[in-house]
Amino acid sequence: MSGAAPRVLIVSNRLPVTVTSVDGVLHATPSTGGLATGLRGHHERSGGLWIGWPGFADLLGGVPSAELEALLGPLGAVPVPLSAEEITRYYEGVSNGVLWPLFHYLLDQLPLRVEHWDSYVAANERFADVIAEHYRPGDHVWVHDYQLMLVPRMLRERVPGARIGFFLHIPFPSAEVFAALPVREQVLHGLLGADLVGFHAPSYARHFARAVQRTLGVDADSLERPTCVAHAGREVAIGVFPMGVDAADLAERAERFDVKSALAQVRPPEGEALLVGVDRLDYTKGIPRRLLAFQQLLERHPRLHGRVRLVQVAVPSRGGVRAYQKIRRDVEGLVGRINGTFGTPRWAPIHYMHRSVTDAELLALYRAATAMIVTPLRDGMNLVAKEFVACRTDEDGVLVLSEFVGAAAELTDAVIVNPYDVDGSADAYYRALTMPRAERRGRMRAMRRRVFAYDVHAWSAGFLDALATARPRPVRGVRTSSVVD
Ligand code: ADQ
Repeated sequence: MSGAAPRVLIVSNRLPVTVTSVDGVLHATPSTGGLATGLRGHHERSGGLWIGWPGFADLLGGVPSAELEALLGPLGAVPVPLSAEEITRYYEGVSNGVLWPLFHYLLDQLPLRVEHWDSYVAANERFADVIAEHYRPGDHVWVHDYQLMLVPRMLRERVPGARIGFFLHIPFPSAEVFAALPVREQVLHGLLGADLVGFHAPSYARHFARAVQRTLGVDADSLERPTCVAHAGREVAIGVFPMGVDAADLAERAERFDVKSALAQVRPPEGEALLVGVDRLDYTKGIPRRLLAFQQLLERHPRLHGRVRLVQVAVPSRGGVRAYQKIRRDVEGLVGRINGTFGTPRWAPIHYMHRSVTDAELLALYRAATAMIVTPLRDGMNLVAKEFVACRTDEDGVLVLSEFVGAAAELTDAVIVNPYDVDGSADAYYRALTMPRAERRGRMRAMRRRVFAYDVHAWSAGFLDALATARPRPVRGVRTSSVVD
C-alpha cells in the first residue's frame, strides 16, 4: 500500500443525498446527517465513492438510471436501484421488521414468521454486485449497518483480496437473544467476511464474540475484550469505535442568529423549567414510559404544575411498518390523556410535535432545555445526547440518560436511569430539575470534554486507520489479489 490514503468506498442502505424531481428535472441535495458529516472529509479527500439506495422507489421509478447516474456521479455517489417491492420486503420487512426489534431486545415486536429473507439476500447481492463493479485494487470498502450484514462475505466472494470493514450502528444483543434469530448463522457468516467488524460499545463487541462462539463454535481471542476471531482461515479484527458528533460545528452553529431567535421563542421564563425529548418516533426510544414518568412527576409534585413543560419532538419514521403506526397511536393517546388530566387554560404540560423540526429549532431546544430526557429502551449510541452536550456552550443543562444506550458508556456524568423503571425515572427528572448550578456545571464540563475529544471525525479516522492496519489472512484455497497489501 502506498503512503497516500486509499480510496474509500462507503456503502450504506441510503445515499447521503436526497434526490427530488421538480418539473421533471432531478436535483440532489447533500444531507447533513451524522454519518454524512463524519465521512465527508475522507470521502472527498480520497476521491471515494458512496454506494447506496437513492430513496423513494416510486417517485424515481420512471427516471432512467443513466440520468440518475449523471446527477450523482459528480457527487461521488453511486445509486443501487431497489424497487418498491424490494423496499417493502428487504427494508421494511426483514431489516426494520425483524432485525431492528431483535437487535434492540424487543422480541415481542417480532412477527410470528421471518418472511422475505430471500429478498434480504437478493438486495445484499445487489449491493455486493455494485461494489464489485466499481472496486479498484487498493480500495478500502466500509459497509454500514444492519441492512447490509451479508455484504462483507458476498463481496469477499466476488473480490477475495478486498479490504472490507463493517460497522454496526445498532446494539449487538446478548448471545442468548441473538440466538433467537432464525437466520443467525447466515448473519454471522456474512459479517465474518469483513477484515474488521466495528461496534459502538465494548459490550456489543463482547456479545458478538459470544454469539460467534455459541452459534458457530468459533472462539475469539478473548470473551472479555475481544480483538479478533479466526474463521475459515482468516483473521477478522473486532473493534470498538463509539461514534461522536461534529461538536465544534454544533457549538458554533448553536451561537448563530437564527438559533438565538428560535431560542427566544422556546426558552422558559424565569422560575419555570423545560424538559426536552427529541427522537425518531420508534418503539425503541422509550417515549411511552417517558410520558408516564412525567405524569408521575406531576402527580408527586403539585407545586410543579404550571411551572414545568415537556416538549417532545417525535420525528415521523417508518410509517409503513405496522408497529410504528401502533407506537404513534400509543404516544398520542398518552399525550392526550396527560394533557387532559393536568392541563389548564393557561398551561399544557406536554407539547408534542410529530414532525421534523428545522436545524435552528432543534439547536434552540437543546439550548433551552433545563434537562434533556434521552431514555430509549435500547439505542446503539444515541447522537441526540451528544448533540445536546455539544450545544451547551453555557455549560448548563442536565442530561438524563438511559443506561441502555451506547452513549451511557461514555457520558457517565449524566443522570443515568433505567428507562423501564417509571418511578425511578420520575425521581431522576425531579433530581435534574432541582440540581444545584455548581453540580450541573461540573457534570456538563466533564461531558463536553468527552464529546469534543472524541468527535465524529475522530470516529471515522479511528475506524479507517484500524481497517488500514488490520492484517487479514487469506482464505485457504481461494484466489487472493496481491494488490491490496
Ligand atoms: P437513530 O436511531 O436515528 O440512529 P440518533 O443517534 O439519536 O438515532 O440520531 C438521530 C439523528 O437525527 C440526530 O443526529 C438528530 O439530530 C437528528 N434529528 C433528530 N430529530 C430531528 C429533527 N426533528 N429534524 C432533523 N433532524 C433530527 C442510529 C442508531 C443510533 C446511533 C446512530 C448513529 O439507532 O443508536 O447513534 O444510528 O450510529
